[in-house]
Amino acid sequence: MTPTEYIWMNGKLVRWDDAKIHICSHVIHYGSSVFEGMRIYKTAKGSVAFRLRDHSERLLNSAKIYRMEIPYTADELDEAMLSTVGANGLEECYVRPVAYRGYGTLGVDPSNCPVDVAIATWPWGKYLGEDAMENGVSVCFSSWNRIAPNTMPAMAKAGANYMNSQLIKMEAISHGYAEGIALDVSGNVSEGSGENIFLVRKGVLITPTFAASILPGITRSSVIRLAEDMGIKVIEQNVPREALYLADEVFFTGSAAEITPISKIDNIVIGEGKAGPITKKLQAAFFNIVGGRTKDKYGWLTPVPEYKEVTV
Ligand code: PPE
Repeated sequence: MTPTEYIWMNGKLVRWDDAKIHICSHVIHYGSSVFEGMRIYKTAKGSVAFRLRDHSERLLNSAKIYRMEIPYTADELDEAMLSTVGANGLEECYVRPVAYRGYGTLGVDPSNCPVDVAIATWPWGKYLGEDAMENGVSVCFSSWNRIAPNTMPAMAKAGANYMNSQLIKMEAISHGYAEGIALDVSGNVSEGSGENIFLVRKGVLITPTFAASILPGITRSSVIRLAEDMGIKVIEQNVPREALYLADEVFFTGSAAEITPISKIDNIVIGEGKAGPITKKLQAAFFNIVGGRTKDKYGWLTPVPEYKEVTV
C-alpha cells in the first residue's frame, strides 16, 4: 500500500507511522472490529465522497449488531473522514474507517475494552486490475460457503467476516482466478469475497437478496437505483449457481470493485465474455456521476472541503 501522511485516531491526526495499537488489544485476539470502505473521486469542481452518510450509517449499524458503542455520531464520522482526506491532500483515494475493541482486558467478554476509531486513507487503483472494467475478470465458485445465518451476521461489515473472505479469495487466486464467488449455506449464490454480484438475463437485472448472507452493498443499492431509473427491471431473489453460467452478463459491485464485469466463471464464458451492453450502460451512468460529468440527482456526492489546519 502507499502510505499517506496522517491517520485519524480517536479524534486526532497522527503520523502514518505512529498509528499503532497495543498487541493485547481485544481486536487482535478476537477479530472485534467493524469497518467501512469508501471512495473519493476527483471531479472538475474538486474531490467528492461517494455516499458518505451511507457509509457512516452502515458503520454505526455494524457496531450496533455487535453491541459496540462507537463514541461518535454519523455527523462526526462524516466530518472526520472528510478532514482525513483533506489533511492528506488526496484528490482521489479510498477511505477506511475502522472501529475496534481496544486495550483493556483480554478474554472473550469485551465490556471492559474501549471502542476506538481510526480512519486511514490511501490511493487505491482498480480493485481487480486495470483491464477488468472492459474485458472482465475470470472467477470461480468457491469451495467455501459464505458465513451462515446464526453463525456470523453478514449484514455487519465486521473484520472477522473477512476470515471467510480470505479463504474464498486465496483459494481463487491459488487456482489462477481473480476472485471467488461464495454460495450461501442453502447452495444459492451469495457474493464475492469483497463484492456483491448481479446477473443480466433477457434484459432483467437479478441479484441475491439480503437473506443470502450478503453485505448490503452501497454500490449494489446505487446500481439498483440507476437500473430502475433506466427502466431496467430489477429482481432481488434467490439465485441458483447455474443461473450465473447461463446469464447474458454478470458483474461485481463494490466500493473498491466499482462495477467490474465477469468474463468467465469456472472457465465457462459468460455471454460475450466481456462487459455486456447493460453492464456498460450502468458503468457509464455510475462513472459519469462520480466523475461529476452528470448531475448528482440522487445526492450521492459530498464535496471534500479544503483542509485548513494540521494539528500535529
Ligand atoms: N460484499 C462484501 C463481502 C464486501 O466486502 C463488499 C465491499 C461488498 C459486498 C460491496 O459493498 P459496498 O462497498 O458497500 O458496495 N468490500 C470492501 C472491502 C474490500 C477489501 O478488499 O477490503 C470495499 O469494496 O470497500
